[in-house]
Amino acid sequence: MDSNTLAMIGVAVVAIVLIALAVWFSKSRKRDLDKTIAERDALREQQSREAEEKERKAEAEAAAAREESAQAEESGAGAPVSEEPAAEGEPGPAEVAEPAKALTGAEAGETPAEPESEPEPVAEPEPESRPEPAAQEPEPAPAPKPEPERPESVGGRLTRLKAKLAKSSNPFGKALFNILAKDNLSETDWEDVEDTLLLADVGAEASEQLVDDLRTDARVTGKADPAEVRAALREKLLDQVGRDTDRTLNADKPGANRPSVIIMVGVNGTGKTTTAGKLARLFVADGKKVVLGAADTFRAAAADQLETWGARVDVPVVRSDKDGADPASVAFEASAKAKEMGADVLIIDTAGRLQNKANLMDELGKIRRVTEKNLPVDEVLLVLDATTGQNGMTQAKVFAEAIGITGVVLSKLDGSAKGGIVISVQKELGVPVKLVGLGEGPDDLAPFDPEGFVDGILA
Ligand SMILES: Nc1nc2c(ncn2[C@@H]2O[C@H](COP(=O)(O)OP(=O)(O)OP(=O)(O)O)[C@@H](O)[C@H]2O)c(=O)[nH]1
Ligand SMILES: [Mg+2]
Repeated sequence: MDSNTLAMIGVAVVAIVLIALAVWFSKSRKRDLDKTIAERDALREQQSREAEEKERKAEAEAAAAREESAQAEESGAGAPVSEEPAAEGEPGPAEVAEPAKALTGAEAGETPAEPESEPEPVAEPEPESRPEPAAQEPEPAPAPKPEPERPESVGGRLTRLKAKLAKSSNPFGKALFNILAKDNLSETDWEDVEDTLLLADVGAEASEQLVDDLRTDARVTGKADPAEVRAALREKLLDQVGRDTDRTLNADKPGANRPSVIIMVGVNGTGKTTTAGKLARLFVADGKKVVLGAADTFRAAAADQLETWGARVDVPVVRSDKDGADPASVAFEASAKAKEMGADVLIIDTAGRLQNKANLMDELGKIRRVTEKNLPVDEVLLVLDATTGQNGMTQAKVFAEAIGITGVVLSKLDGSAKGGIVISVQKELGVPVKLVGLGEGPDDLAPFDPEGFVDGILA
């Protein structure tokens, strides 16, 4: 063999050895790998077996616990009572929440489409969203209910308001007292009496007639004794005021319509809304069911003002949500509501308006006509501010023509010595003064009492 052959054999041997080594190495690696995998799988299996066992154990323990509690419930019903509501407390609010939603849904669902589409979404958000509002709702709900005030009874307020009127300073009465305190009345004194009556807004015609009558009486009796003149003046004033005039509100008359409708009218700021609120209290004190209609849509604050009055005595107020809505449509809705509720009285407040604004005066006629589609209007009360004196007369005439007036409320008599307008307004319009406003207090409204009024003037 030559050297080349030997070298080739050597290389081949080395290559074979190397291949053999490589094969062995790879096989031993594979074995190790398989072993590791097998070990890992075994470990996993063991872990899962342990987990299963744990679960089984837990289940068994839970089952045992359930059995135990069931046995405890069966054996002792008294003890767990305090726990039961706690356990049932959670589903409780959910149950309460559902009917609450159903109620509001029913209330809100005025259109037929809504109730059908509601049930599905209602079921989904139940668990989380409902218990919360249910827990919050009961808190505000009871707050407004215990509030309704008890308005003063008619008898009680009459005594109080008479005393109030007597206390108020009355320059008219004082002037008369000074004149009539004289022994013999001169021509000038008689003129002063007439002037005083004029200043008290008794009106020119009525004042002249009163003084003429008194002078005639004095001439007939041959003397002008101040005490007698005073007594005679009282009688004559009572005649002028109308001692026997029927001043009952139409709503209070036997056989009155049910609901009986009252519309409040007058120029700006005379006290219409305040009187509507006070009047509602007067009826509530009398046990009547009242509804207020806010037909002053000129500004939202007017309806808010009326709502405040209503809320104090739990009287519902029908109003429009938007400013400038048609007041006649509010009157229509209010009369429909009062009818539907079976109310005893509906009081409709209107916006103040100047008697020389023809379109606004026409609006009053419309309010009346539209209301009458539902209910007859029994009363239109003109609210006159006693402090405006004879100017009120011009107003009264125009209002009477526009809507018809069945009675007058003389407001703010507490701040005026000019109550004499009672005489002229009744004479001119042929309608009685039915109520007087004697302050800003909620119950400072009283039926007009001629004797109290005349005594107040002469005090
Ligand atoms: N002193 C006194 N104030 C009164 C009387 N009646 C009403 N007022 C006051 O007069 C003001 C006007 O009263 P409102 O009831 O708002 O008058 P209104 O006629 O509704 O006014 P408008 O709606 O704006 O035309 C308020 O400050 C009342 O408190 C009263 O008899 N005596
Ligand atoms: Mg008003």
